[in-house]
Amino acid sequence: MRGKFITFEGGEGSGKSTHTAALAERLKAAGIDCILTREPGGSPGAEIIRHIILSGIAKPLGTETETILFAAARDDHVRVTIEPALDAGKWVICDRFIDSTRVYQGALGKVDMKLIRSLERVTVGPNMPDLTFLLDVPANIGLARAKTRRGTEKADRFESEAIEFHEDLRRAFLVLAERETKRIVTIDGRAPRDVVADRIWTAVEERLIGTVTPVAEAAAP
Ligand code: Z5A
Repeated sequence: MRGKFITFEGGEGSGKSTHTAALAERLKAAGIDCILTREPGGSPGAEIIRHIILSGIAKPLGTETETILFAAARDDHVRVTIEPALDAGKWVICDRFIDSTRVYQGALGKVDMKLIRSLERVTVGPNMPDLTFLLDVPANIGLARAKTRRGTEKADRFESEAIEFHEDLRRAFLVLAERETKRIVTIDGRAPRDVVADRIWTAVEERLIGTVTPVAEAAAP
């Protein structure tokens, strides 16, 4: 049976890395084989493109070019990492995916949604997420968390945008979630870590676990 595909979205410091890792642990404990991956990146080719985008050297080329670079990274990531894992029956948990492009490049970067949707069709094809978590936190909280975690490291291409950009980003993610309530579950990321993790797990159990037999159970005599 094909694996399930779960993505996490949200602004900077909203807790995506924390909760992708926590969910992977819980799935493994429940006997479900899964892999953890991220965008941009997640395959050797896509990690090279990640470095180019996040260093900011592609910014002068414009938002369309950045969008095409994200799509090139996604194409490699889907073909090399995501699709083979799903086909092998593994669950895939991904830190950011198509909704980040729709929001960062589409809603905020003003790139034509027709281009974004066309690139999505080519790169993602039938590998759409089964479930997406939007971790929602006010921009000032997310940025403060990201800054504390980063320490003395330089802010990347997107972290260095103004606070208004991050507030618009939050609103755009919420609009997207309202439009796709079947796929996207919004979680209040301000809650304590354990509470957020429990809410995520409850949604996964309700929406996905009931539909599969854990690997360990299936293998039992
Ligand atoms: N991007 C794009 O524009 N278009 C696209 O299509 C894609 C991406 C795919 C990737 O950055 C950048 O690429 C991203 C969008 C753009 N913009 N930026 N910057 P990234 O992968 O390097 O970074 P990120 O995705 O923004 O994630 P992040 O800043 O690393 O944050 P996070 O993963 O959401 O949060 P975290 O690391 O789990 O948590 C941050 C800190 O908060 C950490 O110290 C935690 O311990 C703490 N934390 C977590 N949860 C809690 C709670 N509940 N309470 C208190 N503290 C907490």
